[in-house]
Amino acid sequence: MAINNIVILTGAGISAESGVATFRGPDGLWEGHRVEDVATPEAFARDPIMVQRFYDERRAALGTVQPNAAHKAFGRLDREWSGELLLVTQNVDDLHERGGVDPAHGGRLLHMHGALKRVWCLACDARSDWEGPLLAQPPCPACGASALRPDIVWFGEMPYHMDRIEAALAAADLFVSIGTSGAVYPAAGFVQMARAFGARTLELNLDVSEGSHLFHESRRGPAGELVPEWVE
Ligand code: BJW
Repeated sequence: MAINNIVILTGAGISAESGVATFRGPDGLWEGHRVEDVATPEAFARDPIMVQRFYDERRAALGTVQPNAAHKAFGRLDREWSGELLLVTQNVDDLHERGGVDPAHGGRLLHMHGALKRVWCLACDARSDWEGPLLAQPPCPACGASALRPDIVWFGEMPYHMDRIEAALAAADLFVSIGTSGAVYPAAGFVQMARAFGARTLELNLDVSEGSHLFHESRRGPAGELVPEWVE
């Protein structure tokens, strides 16, 4: 079958070789906390300082990491692929953008779990770009209130762009999943949705994931090797 329409899903594993910690690996804990205990609206209500600190540290750490060969391979794919392409990332880092995927290029890059460099004002609902720490409760650039939270999708909240993602999965000829454990929904269900609509499905992951058995083909190895090989 000729491939014209590709949907790619990426997770923390694609940024691991850049030095960004994954969530469920051996280094997956932050100061002894599981992500499930920090990344929730309840945790933010209970202990906003701890949650802001978690995201402030990760936002600051973005300045110390660089896109790796996998991010750059997707930058090339974005420039050279003339068919339909949607890159959906669960990651909140900006390494796909810095690896050369143009967010303005037909809207081919979607951050379904939000972005570290974005904030959401709970007073006026505005979303804004953001660089520095949030812990000091700086004012919202739009309304001036001190009610900013990271623009991150926490457990129990609706991931972003679901209508667009589901439409793309329904039209996909090929669905490729890279560096994700398949532990978190709805992203973990994309493979079944794509398959149900007739797409070929491929997984590129370091380890066997919770969803490996759901793919037509599953390749094992580091994303920095597997992704450039697949893109070429
Ligand atoms: C490499 C590598 C290398 C390493 N090369 N590979 C019970 C059953 C089913 C669902 C639920 C349930 N109870 C609750 C739910 C729903 C819940 C959920 O899924 N919970 C699970 C824990 C069970 N989901 C939600 O609440 C979501 N919202 C929702 O469902 O809304 C309702 C809805 C209804 C209908 C339609 C749509 C929605 C929201 C989920 C929000 C997730 N947020 C987080 C944190 C925020 C971002 C942040 O702080 O950074 O997002 S959690 C965290 O996990 C983060 C990630 O994006 C996400 C996925 O993790 P990922 O990327 O897979 O990382 P890891 O570490 O798990 O895996 C890394 C993989 O890479 C491993 O496999 C390694 O082997 C591999 N690897 N090095 C290649 N070099």
